[in-house]
Amino acid sequence: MRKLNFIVVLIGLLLMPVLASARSTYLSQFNTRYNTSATKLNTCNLCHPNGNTGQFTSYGNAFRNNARNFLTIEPLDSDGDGFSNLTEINARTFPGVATDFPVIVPPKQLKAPDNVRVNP
Ligand SMILES: [Ca+2]
Repeated sequence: MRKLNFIVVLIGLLLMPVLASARSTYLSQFNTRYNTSATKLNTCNLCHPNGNTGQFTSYGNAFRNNARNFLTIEPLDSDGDGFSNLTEINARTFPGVATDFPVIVPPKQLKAPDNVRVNP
């Protein structure tokens, strides 16, 4: 039994670089397409919750279920937070994390200079 466990672990270790390489290829493609290599989106967390490569975020699932085509999933709101994936990517928020979304800043109200009187 120990020998079998050893073999399973050994095979897993041998395959790990191949799997990691495939995943990092997708992340590299993402970064190239959206110019995100210097942003917080340059992480496995983009498609994997907490970097757990055995699981997928809603964005990761959308990517997988749409032939790994970034353009196809841009208009989707994968995490259901009210913003499209493309809007989130452009705002540098995670398109697969509903608690991370673009912040809308209301325009500042103009204030009249002190020497100007404003009629109500
Ligand atoms: Ca989000």
